[in-house]
Amino acid sequence: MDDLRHRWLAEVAEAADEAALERVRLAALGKKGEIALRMRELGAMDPAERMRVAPALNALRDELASALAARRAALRDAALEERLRGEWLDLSLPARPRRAGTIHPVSQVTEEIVLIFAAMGFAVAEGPQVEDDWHNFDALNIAPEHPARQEHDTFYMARAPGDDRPPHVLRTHTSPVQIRAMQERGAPLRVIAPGRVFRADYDQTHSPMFHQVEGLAIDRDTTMAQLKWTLEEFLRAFFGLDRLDLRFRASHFPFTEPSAEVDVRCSWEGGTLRLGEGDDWLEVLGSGMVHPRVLAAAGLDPEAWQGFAFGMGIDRLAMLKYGIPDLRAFFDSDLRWLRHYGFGALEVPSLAAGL
Ligand code: 2NL
Repeated sequence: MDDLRHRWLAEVAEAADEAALERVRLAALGKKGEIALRMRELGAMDPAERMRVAPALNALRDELASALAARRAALRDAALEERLRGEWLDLSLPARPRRAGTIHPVSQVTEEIVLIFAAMGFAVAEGPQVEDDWHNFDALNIAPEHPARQEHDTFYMARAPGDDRPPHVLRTHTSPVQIRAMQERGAPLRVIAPGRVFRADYDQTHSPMFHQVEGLAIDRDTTMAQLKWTLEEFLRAFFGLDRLDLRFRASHFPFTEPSAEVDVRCSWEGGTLRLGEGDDWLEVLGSGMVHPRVLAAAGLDPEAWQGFAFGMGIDRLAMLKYGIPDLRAFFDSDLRWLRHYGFGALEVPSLAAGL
């Protein structure tokens, strides 16, 4: 009995995992296990011997059962400990590198502009960057002999040899987006069209690809006074200035009549630009009342509808607002420049927080 006890207690103690322990349990206490075998031998014993052996066997069975349970609990604890050690995390470590990437100033400023006009009821319109010459020029009352249409200002797409239809162009402004908006949505209409535009021009202050936002408001009785209010409201919100004097200077565009360029009061004192004060003027945008021929081209009756429109350069507005000196560096993809002038992904512009 002692030998039996020592042997099985040793087996239990040496079982390395739960599977091994289960094999020990079956071999000792299972239906065909050694203890059951010994129980069956009781029948062949004489009563005196049976009285001696039976209680001892029962006690051994109970002792083995509790040794098995204790060993199983110990193995489970050890397995859990092991898993916890492997899955350990240091929650005090920083989650990410401080700034993996940045939002380009053009994207940030576009977002700011969209927000201001959205609050005034303008929807954002988008359109193709490769345009047909009708949407880019003809519909805007830009005559075929107009200098803007000449080979050296506009990027023309290639046509297949023998195809003598007029070539497509890389859009030279986002006005064609607004022509399409008038055709598709009709009037009344309030849209802005931000996006990439292209002109064959490259020097200190020009990039062949740059960004423009145009705006268009059409209703039965839209006026130049509404244009003035809208632009004043926009420029004050954009530059964050309560007082910002504007000067509307008569100008000329083929697609508006009358036309006005808009300057903001500024000073250059000490070589730094300050908006809203001083005796100098800085041109920031062009605008006007939509030319009746443009309305008609886009399918609107110029006797029934009138509108105002304006256009400005997003890159230039970004330079003015954030003090960025060189336009060409905008599109160099220089990581040091992007880290310096870029915005954090969480610096989301909002009217409530101020722009
Ligand atoms: C500028 C001047 C301007 C417009 C753009 C426009 C669009 C339609 C009809 C009439 Cl569909 N006008 N756009 C009007 C006046 C000026 O842009 O200096 N842009 C940088």
